[in-house]
Amino acid sequence: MSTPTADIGLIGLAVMGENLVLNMEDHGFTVAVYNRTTSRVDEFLADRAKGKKIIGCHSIEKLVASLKSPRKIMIMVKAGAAVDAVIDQLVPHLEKGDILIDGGNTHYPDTTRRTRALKEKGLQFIGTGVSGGEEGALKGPSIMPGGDPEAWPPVKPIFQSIAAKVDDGTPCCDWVGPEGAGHYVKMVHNGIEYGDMQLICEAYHLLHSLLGFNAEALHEVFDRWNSGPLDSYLIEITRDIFGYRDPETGKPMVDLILDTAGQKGTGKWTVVSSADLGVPLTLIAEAVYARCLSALKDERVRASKILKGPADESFSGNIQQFVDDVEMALYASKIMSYAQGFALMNAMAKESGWTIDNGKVALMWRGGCIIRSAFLGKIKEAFDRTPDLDNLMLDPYFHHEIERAQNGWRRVVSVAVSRGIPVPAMSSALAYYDGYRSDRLPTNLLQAQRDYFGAHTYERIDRSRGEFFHTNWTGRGGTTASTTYNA
Ligand code: NBP
Repeated sequence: MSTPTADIGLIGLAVMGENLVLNMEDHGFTVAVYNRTTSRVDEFLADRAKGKKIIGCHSIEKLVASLKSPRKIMIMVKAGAAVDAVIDQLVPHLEKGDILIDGGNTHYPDTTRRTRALKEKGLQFIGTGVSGGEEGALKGPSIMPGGDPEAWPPVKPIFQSIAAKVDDGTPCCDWVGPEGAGHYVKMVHNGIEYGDMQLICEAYHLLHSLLGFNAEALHEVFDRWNSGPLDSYLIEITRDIFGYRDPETGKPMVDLILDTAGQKGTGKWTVVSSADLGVPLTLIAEAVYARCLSALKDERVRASKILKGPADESFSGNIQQFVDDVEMALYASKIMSYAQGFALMNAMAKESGWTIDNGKVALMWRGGCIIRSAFLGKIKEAFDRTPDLDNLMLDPYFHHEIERAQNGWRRVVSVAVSRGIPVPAMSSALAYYDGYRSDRLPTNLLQAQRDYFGAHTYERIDRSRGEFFHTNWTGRGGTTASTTYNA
């Protein structure tokens, strides 16, 4: 058998796999590739991979034999059972110290399970988030690796060279943490992506339905917003979407698209994790539910003929002022969303014993990925100032920015409510802000209610924390209190 020459192997030649292979090859690495349907290997070799240092393999054995030791094999197949199937096929052919990398959108507990199981077999495992879609995979994605730390040094040079770079050349890829930490951070990234997209859609709804802005006017607004604090990939592509006309009808494409959204589950996973950890993630939750509500298209059409909104649905203010207010509402809500997302990662790190460096995460998201933005540079600076910041809102820069944006934000939410335009993300973000900044919430009453019907006990403002009381509210109940616990 000839001497192995490939630096890395990749299994799964679909959109992401093919583009990552070309990116690796472009950075000087020799890549061996395999796909379950082997005709795809041949097609790739005959087309985009032609003449490149890419070795096509028709079997797992051939792929493994092509790799230099320790072997590094990246799996880019559909997340879930397919990843386990590929790992099971690979394991009998591997040697101690070989490294497997799952780059799909895997649910983080699966990565924790695989890291542990492969460690027992003497193999090293990395579960990594890869964001940026097709173009990012080819030109520089954001890469968020976690898993077995011993696997990172041999993989690092490859990943950091193919990743996106920020202005000073720093790669948008660094070690996130053990077990499922990389996939957890990618999951939160996707949740934040849901939130950003929902906020943009709410801004569009207000400008389009309330002010009557057409696609051309919206294109101009988003172009302007892209040079302010909202400067980001998602604002940029939204601007371009408004500028795109259907070649068949000549109409703006956006006006022809049916208003029902799909989802693949990463947003939902983020919200489930927030509920498990008891961390408010209201904006992302609303973004997930907004997609669910949008999917009830037929029901909504029927309801629109029955259920009435406010008598006056028109706008009667200063249009330019309102457009500026919507920009501020989007901006302030976005700060809330990231504040919630980073608070969630703090809680998960504490719960699982992982160390997640928020500043590094902000830097990884700064370029290459779907939520990339100038704003993430500011978040990085905030965590550089205070690495253990409890909540982004408490950083002086962001606290000042919220103050600057809040009047416009409040005006937008009140106009939306009074005119019957749903803004679930913007309004829940505002409720979170007002809740977070309240030194006293009405939860004293809630505790009284719980104690009244279930003897769940309460603490008192005039006694030490941790001392629990029960009242016999009706004179009929006993004095026995329920166990105090936090579910
Ligand atoms: P897909 O998610 O569409 O998966 C297709 C690939 O999985 C093909 O190579 C297919 O082989 C292989 N595969 C399947 Br399906 N079942 C298999 C099995 N049991 N054994 C072996 N191979 C199997 O590809 P993708 O869109 O490139 O995404 C790859 C991963 O990256 C996914 O986890 C995805 O969520 C994630 N991701 C995608 C994007 C994106 O923009 N598309 C962005 C970021 C992350 P076949 O050719 O034989 O059917």
